[in-house]
Amino acid sequence: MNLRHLFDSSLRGRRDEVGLEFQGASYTFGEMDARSDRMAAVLASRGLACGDRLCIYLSNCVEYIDLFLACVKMGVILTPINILYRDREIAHILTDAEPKAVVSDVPIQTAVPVWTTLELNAGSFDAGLELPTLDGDTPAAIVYTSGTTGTSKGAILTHNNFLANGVNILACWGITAADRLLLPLPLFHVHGLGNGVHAWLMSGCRMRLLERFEHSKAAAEFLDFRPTLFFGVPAMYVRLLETVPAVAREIGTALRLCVCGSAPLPAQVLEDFRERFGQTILERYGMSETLMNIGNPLHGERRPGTVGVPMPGVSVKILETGELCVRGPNVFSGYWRRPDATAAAFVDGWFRTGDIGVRSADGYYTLQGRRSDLIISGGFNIYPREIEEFLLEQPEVKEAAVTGMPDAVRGEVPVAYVVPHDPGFDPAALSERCKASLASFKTPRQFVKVDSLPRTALGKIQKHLLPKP
Ligand code: MLC
Repeated sequence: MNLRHLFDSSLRGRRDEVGLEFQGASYTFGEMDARSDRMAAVLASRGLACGDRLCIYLSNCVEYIDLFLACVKMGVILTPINILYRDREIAHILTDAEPKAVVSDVPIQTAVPVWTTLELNAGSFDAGLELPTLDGDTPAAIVYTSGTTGTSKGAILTHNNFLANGVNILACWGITAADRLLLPLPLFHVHGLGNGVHAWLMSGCRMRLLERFEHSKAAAEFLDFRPTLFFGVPAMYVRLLETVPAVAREIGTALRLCVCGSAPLPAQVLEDFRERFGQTILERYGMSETLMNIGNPLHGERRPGTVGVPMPGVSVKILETGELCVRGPNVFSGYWRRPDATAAAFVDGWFRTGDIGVRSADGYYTLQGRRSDLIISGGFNIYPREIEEFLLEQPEVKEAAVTGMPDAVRGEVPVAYVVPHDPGFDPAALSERCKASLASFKTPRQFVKVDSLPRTALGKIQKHLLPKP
């Protein structure tokens, strides 16, 4: 089976029902099926075929879904690029993935053909497109994850990975056609794509997709759409706590389930949200490489501070170092063209998550930290090494170290410690260059000038000894 077989239960089985709402317009499942057939035919006319990569550099929009479905039908590998990425970050993905083309509505500096949604919508095509027969091991997407080595690696997710994950979340979270899903998550990450879009298409529920989460408008979207189901990152729940109490209660009466992941949810936020909205957030744990691994139960105890119990079919073990390893039909097949990185990511067939955790006697897992010094800001992963490498390329920087500092909304934000060549160093100028070259969430919020970096005898930087900013 491939993804199309399960999506067809909605695309064909619920043809005349409204499936999607976006920016005031609504679309039936039948319309989405026809739109994606047409998109597939346009892409095929432009030479795209099974196994090719198609990069997408777009904010959430209906065409994003048309493109995803067209790729699913054709066996083309969807390769999303974070819309917050700048030229240098985009260039890396385009070089690594070697796509046939990139779809973008803003100009990109690249030799790869850039197609806009406007031209694809208006594009001509040959009638009678023959779709290939795909099995479940066909790659469906390559999702780039920030790499410990500084450049990001592409995790290859197959139809089976998405199918296993989709079936699991439908079963575990009781998602049915009667649900109404409000989705503000970006479609370029697996939280929005693997959970949001798959939960919607596999259940046949109605989804309202937002271009992005805007906290000043969030409560109004909830009141207007009255979702039963919401998927978000902790930063979104923190923002929602700003909602006027009477409005929060009103929103809570329509809601059935709020799921949270991609970054640790502070137990206090869970408590405050329960008090204001009358909903106990269900926290779960996933990764780009594995989709969902562990989750709190729908009906059993949702234990604050824990990520719950392993999803169906997912095995979890803890190494002596405390690192969690997982195995199951959800786990990716490897990194794109990186056999070395793939080999390093697995031990005896178990995927090393890099997360340190413990299991309680009754099977609940609690995450305690990371093996690496990963920073998670608003649900976006940041590897300090990537920012440090950029800083070291700057003429005024002699040495640099980047760490995370606590932030009330985003969980953490990056801060840079810089040993400058010249005492007259200008942090503002350096910050401007970071903003121009790095995604906004990676730009250090502060630049702290230091005379030297604390190092071990072997020369390794001891980040825990850096002064607090
Ligand atoms: C954020 N920004 C965006 C944006 N999201 N810009 C364009 N499109 C988007 N979708 C930019 C803003 O311009 C701003 O830039 C900065 O990010 C913060 O925006 P904000 O309005 O102040 O938002 P804030 O209240 O801080 O909330 C940020 C957020 C965002 C929660 C909306 O962080 C977000 O969408 N996070 C989701 C990340 C995600 O989906 N992760 C899943 C990974 S998958 P500036 O320049 O002003 O700072 C994974 C596996 C798993 O981890 O388990 O799920």
